[in-house]
Amino acid sequence: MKKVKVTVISVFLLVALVLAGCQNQSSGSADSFGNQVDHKIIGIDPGAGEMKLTDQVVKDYELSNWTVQSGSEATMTASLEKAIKKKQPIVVTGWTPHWMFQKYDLKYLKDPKGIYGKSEEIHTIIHKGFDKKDPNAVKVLDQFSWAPDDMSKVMLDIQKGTDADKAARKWVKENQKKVDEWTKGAKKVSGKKIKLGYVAWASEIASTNVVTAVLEDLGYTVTMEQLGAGQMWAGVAKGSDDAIVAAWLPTTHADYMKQFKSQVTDLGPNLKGTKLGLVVPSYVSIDSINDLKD
Ligand code: PBE
Repeated sequence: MKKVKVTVISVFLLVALVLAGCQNQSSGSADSFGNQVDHKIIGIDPGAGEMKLTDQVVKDYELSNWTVQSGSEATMTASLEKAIKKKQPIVVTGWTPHWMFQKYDLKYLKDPKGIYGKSEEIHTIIHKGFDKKDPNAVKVLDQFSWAPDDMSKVMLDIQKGTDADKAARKWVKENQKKVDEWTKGAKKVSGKKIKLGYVAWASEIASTNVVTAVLEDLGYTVTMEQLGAGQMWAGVAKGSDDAIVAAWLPTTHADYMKQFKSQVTDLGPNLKGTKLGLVVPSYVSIDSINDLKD
């Protein structure tokens, strides 16, 4: 009788051990990077092109037990700050130019499959026909072009607490030569209205405020309309907004561009050399998206 009991207990233990072993195998070793971060990628707003690309990353790199947590740029940077303070592992959707690379020591995970695309550009897009309606404003929008370093300066200022409008005006004042190139050949107007759509991403807050300041100096009355990414594209397509300086192409906003192509005119890049991808603090040991697999 006693022997039977012992055997039953042993079999039970064995089954339990095997089950525990299986579980370990399906979600990786206890200290795998995935387990350390709960198999969560900290994302941003659901309409962002980067979120779509990150879903593609999960598929193509076979990260089936991972989830991409949506939120906003603010919740993402807050999570990042919290993790860095405690020197904990974390993986977020990030992009450049962004002040977070100036504030923290970070690295991009290698993307050997190239899902996030190569170096990108930010384009200026107008509602189709706006060039006929206001060629003077379109001249300025078309000539608007700056570098990642310029944008970073404005972004960092805003991040440190300066009002977006003030930070933009300060940059304009300190970079009058560049601004003169943008306004070359444009005439002063008196209170003419123009509406710019944008998303509240740090990069877009910086660029849209700078363009707004320049247009206001020419005499325009500018309305900045803050929207979600999909709304911003729909807005410039249907003409409820005249222009955007926030189209990330050719990869990030490829779907939006495809959808609204016939209703907009692309004035080309206003900034070259952006990048996006999965970002981790430099102190974590993984280097590639491939390393996210347990
Ligand atoms: N971003 C910043 C945007 C474009 C600008 C990378 C968050 C996006 O993913 O759509």
